[in-house]
Amino acid sequence: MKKVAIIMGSDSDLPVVQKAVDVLRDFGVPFEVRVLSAHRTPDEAQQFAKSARENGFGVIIAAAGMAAHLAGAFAAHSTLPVIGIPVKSSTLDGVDALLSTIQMPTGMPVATVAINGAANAALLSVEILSVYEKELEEKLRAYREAGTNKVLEKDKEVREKFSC
Ligand code: RP5
Repeated sequence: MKKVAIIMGSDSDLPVVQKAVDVLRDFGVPFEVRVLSAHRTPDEAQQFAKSARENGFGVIIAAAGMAAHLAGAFAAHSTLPVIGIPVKSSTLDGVDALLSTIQMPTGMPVATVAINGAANAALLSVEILSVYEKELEEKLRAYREAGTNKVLEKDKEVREKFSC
């Protein structure tokens, strides 16, 4: 199976990124976690992106806050799908990172999830890999079913609580 690269711009992003790690572990998807910065370690980030495909990665997740150029930098140097996580790490509450990550020019797509949306970034990467991995498709179906059952259970509880 292809690996998922989880890159964060700073180790201060780790509490957010941890949710992506948890999801990939639950799905049994192999991954590597790195701290690479578009601004502070641009050469290392570029090198990682350029060799990611030949190093067995299928998807790159890039999490960064503030003037978040990490996902865009990876998209510039790799034709692998890149998922951007805008991290809330400044006085602008993550809106700065959201706009920096999502507003990519034509030809350089970045699939941007919600601010701090690390779990969805991991789920999207599982969905991408599931195109060629049948077992992941089955796990995704089970995950969705569990989510549905949880809501139905809550609905039942609420209806019972407020029934006259
Ligand atoms: C970004 O700047 C990082 O992704 C982080 O969210 C933010 C602050 O980084 P630190 O100053 O905490 O290292 O590059």
